[in-house]
Amino acid sequence: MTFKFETRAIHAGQEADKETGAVIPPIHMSSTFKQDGVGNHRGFEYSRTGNPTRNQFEELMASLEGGRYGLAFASGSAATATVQLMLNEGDHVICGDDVYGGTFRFFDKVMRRFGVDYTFVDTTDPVNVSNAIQENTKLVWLETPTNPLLKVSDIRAITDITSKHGIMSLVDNTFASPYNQSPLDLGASMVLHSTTKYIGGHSDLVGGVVVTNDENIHEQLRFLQNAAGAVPSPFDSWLAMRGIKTLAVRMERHAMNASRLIEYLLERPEVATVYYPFLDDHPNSQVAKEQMRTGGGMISFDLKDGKNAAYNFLKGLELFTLAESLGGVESLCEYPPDMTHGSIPEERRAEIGINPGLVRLSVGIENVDDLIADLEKGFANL
Ligand code: P1T
Repeated sequence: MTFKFETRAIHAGQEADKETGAVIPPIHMSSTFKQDGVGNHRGFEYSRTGNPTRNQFEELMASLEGGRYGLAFASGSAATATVQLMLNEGDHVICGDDVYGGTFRFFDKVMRRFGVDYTFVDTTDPVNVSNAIQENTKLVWLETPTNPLLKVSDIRAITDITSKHGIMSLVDNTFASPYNQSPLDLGASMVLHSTTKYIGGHSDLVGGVVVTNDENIHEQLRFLQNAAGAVPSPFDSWLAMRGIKTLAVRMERHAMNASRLIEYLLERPEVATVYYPFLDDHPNSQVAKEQMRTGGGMISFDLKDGKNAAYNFLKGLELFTLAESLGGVESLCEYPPDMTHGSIPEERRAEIGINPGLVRLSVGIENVDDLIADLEKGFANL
């Protein structure tokens, strides 16, 4: 489709149902499909292998990321794991040092057992990626902006390096969403989402997706999607499509609300540092502004008085719900050191700057004055 993003979000992959004219395509809950003769089917055999509703969702995600091929998975983690199945014993991966705790855990605790080696580097400086390349490096794994410190890496600079060396690159675009950032246009060979987050947008599904322009990568991943079988249900695929229709307007409001909350947080004497990609004193704000449309809806900040202050602050909040996850219409808050990033050893957290006073906010699309009033309650509880 040549339409612009907002239009594709509503229409790509979702024509009216051919049989009934239903404007919203029906959900194909069938696990299997009738064959007219052995091997003579109408494009679908078995829903792990392919399902019409999942196909629509995959086509939609490919369209939003400007890619040719989309593949959907049962969770962001399932998408991450399936990509790793492309690797062999003895292969090497370079990964950003600040990534979702579960991603780090899977690489460090699971994949290493199968003889795949990982080097974690600060990818905000592309030179660190260059320096970490080995003969057996097969993949560079980037998260930008990162979870939870909102670090930003220069996608174009890094994919220039990887393509020169014939190394695959993947950008986990979960925090930005395809509205804000298009990694494939910047040279990435794959883009991944936890669709649990902004894509679904309503905290009512768990899912993942990988989009690529590379036919060879797609064929490998499609084989593995079927062989490993971590696919989403037709219902979750449909829910994600329903959520995506409002992605563009949601993302605008998330960013508007976030920038108001940042203004407020910067004035608070209890706050040591605010992390947000578009803040002028963010070390990579220039790159962020070049490769992202808005700074997004995620904010992290350090409270000067550490863990106790963070616990008390979170306890004082009423509208911000204390919960893992992000990207929904409702505002969430969490404490990364003991929640989303608890699987990262304490010394490592200290090294990369996940401090004891760190609080992460997923700014929802509620009225921003109510959100600020809620933060006041948090500070009043310190
Ligand atoms: O939760 P799941 O759908 O399996 O997605 C994993 C994942 C992958 N990539 C990023 C950047 C993520 O943030 C996540 C999941 N993150 C959370 C649950 C969280 O609260 O940070």
